Parts: sequence; C-alpha cells; structure tokens
Amino acid sequence: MNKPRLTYFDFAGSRGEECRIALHLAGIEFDDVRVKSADWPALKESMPFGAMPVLQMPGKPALAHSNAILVFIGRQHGLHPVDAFEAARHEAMMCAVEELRHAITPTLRISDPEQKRAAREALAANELATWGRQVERQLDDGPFVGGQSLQVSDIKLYMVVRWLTSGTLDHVPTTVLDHCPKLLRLYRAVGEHPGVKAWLAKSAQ
Ligand SMILES: N[C@@H](CCC(=O)N[C@@H](CS)C(=O)NCC(=O)O)C(=O)O
Repeated sequence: MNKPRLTYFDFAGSRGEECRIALHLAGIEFDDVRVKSADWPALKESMPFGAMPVLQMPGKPALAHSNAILVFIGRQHGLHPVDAFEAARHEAMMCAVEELRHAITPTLRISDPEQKRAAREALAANELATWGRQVERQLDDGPFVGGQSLQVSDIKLYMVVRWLTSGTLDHVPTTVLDHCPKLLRLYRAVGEHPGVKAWLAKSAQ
C-alpha cells in the first residue's frame, strides 16, 4: 500500500463520506474502498472497533472513528484549528454530531410502521429540535464554525444536516431544523464550497 486508503460502505453519505470530503479538500490522493453490505460481515472482525470508516496510512496501523480520522486529516492540512481550545470547541461539535447519530440509530431498526412513526415523531420533536438549538447557540457570524474558513467540523455538521433535512428519514420533516438559521447557513456554505461541490459531483457517480 503506497497511498492512504479509506474504507467505508458503498454509499455517498454519513461518516465515510465526511472523511472522503476531508481527504479530497486536503488534496490527498487516496484509495476509496467501498464495501458492499453483503461483504461487510466477513470484514467486520478485521476492523479496529468492528465498524467503518477506517483510514489506513502507509506504514501505520488502521485508524478508526470518524472524528479521529477527521481531526488527523484536519490537523495536517489546515482544516482544523491550531489553537488548542478552539480545536477542542470544534471537536465538541463533532462529538455532538456523533451523539445525535447514536440517538437516531435505534429508530432505523424499528420494523413496525406505527412504532417507527411514533419514535421518529418523538425524535424530531425532542432530540433533534434540542440538538439544533444547542448547536445554533454556539455558532457565531459564520458562515462556518470557526468563521470564514471551512474546517472538518463543518463537513461533519454538513453531512448530518443534509441527512436530517433530506426527507429520507421517514416522519422527520425536512423543516426539522428551520429554527436554526445559522446552522442552515453553514450547511449551505459547505455545500457551495467549490472543493466540496467537486467531490460530491464525483462521489455520487
Ligand atoms: N463512532 C464511530 C461509529 C462507526 C459506525 O457505527 N459506523 C457504522 C456505519 S456509519 C458501521 O460501521 N456500522 C456497521 C456495524 O457496526 O456493523 C465513528 O464515528 O466512526
């Protein structure tokens, strides 16, 4: 292996896609390994923590957990704050995205339609609404978390806002974050970033 390798499921979303975008913005040429769901059970045990994404750098052990991967890339390529406190503040935002995803995940496994509706409506009214408010009050003039320059924390927020407002989560209205204008402005700014746009056009093909 002579270049970095990012391994994730074969779709252009979530934790894997945010790492791919960061690698792309960093200008790192990488092997974009996309695992089919059917092949995952056989691979799971070989991953450091039994999950993906996983980044492999030449000569180093595999690195798991999207936030660790993002911070690693960000620190080396000007996509994460140099100031320790500011960096920690960005990392707290990234942790909050992970916590939110963990709150949503159990609802993905509900098969009964009425139970699913109830769980998703409660999620939208409670956890999602609260999370949005909490993030919103930590955003400033923006458009990004740190002001004018896009960082890995912005990519992470972008990816989760895209999911929540896409209408793909049944019973979660696309307006669920309408009470968070700064967060929606950040989402638009990331989506309009030329490097992000270029990657998304390529990744979705
Ligand atoms: N905290 C981890 C969570 C990783 C995770 O749960 N990944 C999911 C895909 S987004 C996964 O690998 N699911 C398959 C499984 O756990 O078997 C991270 O941020 O990377």
